[in-house]
Amino acid sequence: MTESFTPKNIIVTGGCGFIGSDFVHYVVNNHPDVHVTVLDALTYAGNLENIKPLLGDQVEFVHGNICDAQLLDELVPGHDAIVHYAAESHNDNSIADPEPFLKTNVEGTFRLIEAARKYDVRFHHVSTDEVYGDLALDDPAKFTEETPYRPSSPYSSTKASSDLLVRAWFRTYGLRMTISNCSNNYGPYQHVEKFIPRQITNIIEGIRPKLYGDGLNVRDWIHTEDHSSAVWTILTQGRLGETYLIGANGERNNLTVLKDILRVMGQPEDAFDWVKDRPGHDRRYAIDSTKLQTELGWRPTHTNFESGLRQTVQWYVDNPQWWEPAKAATEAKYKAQGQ
Ligand code: NAD
Ligand code: TDX
Repeated sequence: MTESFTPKNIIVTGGCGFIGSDFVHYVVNNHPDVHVTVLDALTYAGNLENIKPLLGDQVEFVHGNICDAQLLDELVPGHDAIVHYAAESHNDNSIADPEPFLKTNVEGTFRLIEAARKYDVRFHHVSTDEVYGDLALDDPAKFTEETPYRPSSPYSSTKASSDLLVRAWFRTYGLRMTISNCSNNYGPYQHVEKFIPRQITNIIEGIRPKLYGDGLNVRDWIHTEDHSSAVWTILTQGRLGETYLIGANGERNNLTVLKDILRVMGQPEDAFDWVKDRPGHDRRYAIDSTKLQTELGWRPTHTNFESGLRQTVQWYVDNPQWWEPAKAATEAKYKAQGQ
């Protein structure tokens, strides 16, 4: 039996980032009666441009930090749900400097669930499949909601920590919560530090793409718009206290994805550099989303990776003003790391 929840006035943390801003667009496009307050600190990864055209009666922006308990005391009352996307999200950054990950991902989530408990607000926690560690390439298994936690990186261990806090707040305090763990997202508005946009923008700028290790690590790609529809489905129909895995059967190794990008952009398929591997690099992620599909009836709509990739490439070609300001510093950071 699923329960139905009709939100009217939600807070979206991290709503100026890649995935959070897509969710804000999703709500505006599909649920014009729902008011959205975006709470975002505008770190290097946040960009107000992502939601600027939406600001007005339906969408309000608050510039602030999720670790700021006093701000949460002012902001949370009167809202009926918090959808929590804000995080430090990049594995390579977490290896170079873990501290901001502890602060935002662990303490920030703690502050939010304390506020949600105090003001009796429903809480949806957006998390990642990386909390489950990795799978071998020849293992037929996929992650399910029952897979034990085994995070590998500073990033994924802070996300795992935040998931456990949310679960404990359900059991101990009865926090009205749900959790989703999603696989790798792709699509427009993703920061140029991440694999797919880094390679696309490298090619546009005449820099050779960079592939880590042997290139055979597998990621399970899902279009951001499918992630957003899944989060809405779980927020409104999910059972309290439950975890749902989100994925769209998009397993591909990095070498294959890079060759797809090179082909779509008219480059020879060997026009890239092999670079130093990521320490502790997870080998393979794969999601079994049966629970979400059978219990809540969710289905992905972007089931053709190549056409999603073409749309994504075109977006970066058309929007250099969006990504160029971050590109040089991002590449300088990678170069210093030998990547
Ligand atoms: P992102 O790095 O693009 O955006 C993060 C956003 O959070 C930015 O707007 C940033 O300004 C904001 N933020 C960071 N610290 C903050 C703080 N202390 N207070 C307020 N705002 C803060 O991240 P993303 O890729 O959009 O990921 C969003 C969420 O989805 C994260 O929780 C991530 O763990 C999860 N997730 C991401 C993926 C993926 O493939 N990118 C997959 C599964 C789950
Ligand atoms: O230049 C690169 N070359 C390369 O081979 C970069 C940036 C990455 N890679 C590899 C590493 C990974 O195997 O590509 C794969 C994808 O890398 P990222 O885009 O950094 O993603 P990943 O580490 O898999 O994590 C992502 O998915 C899960 C998000 O960044 C996380 O926030 C999410 O939780």
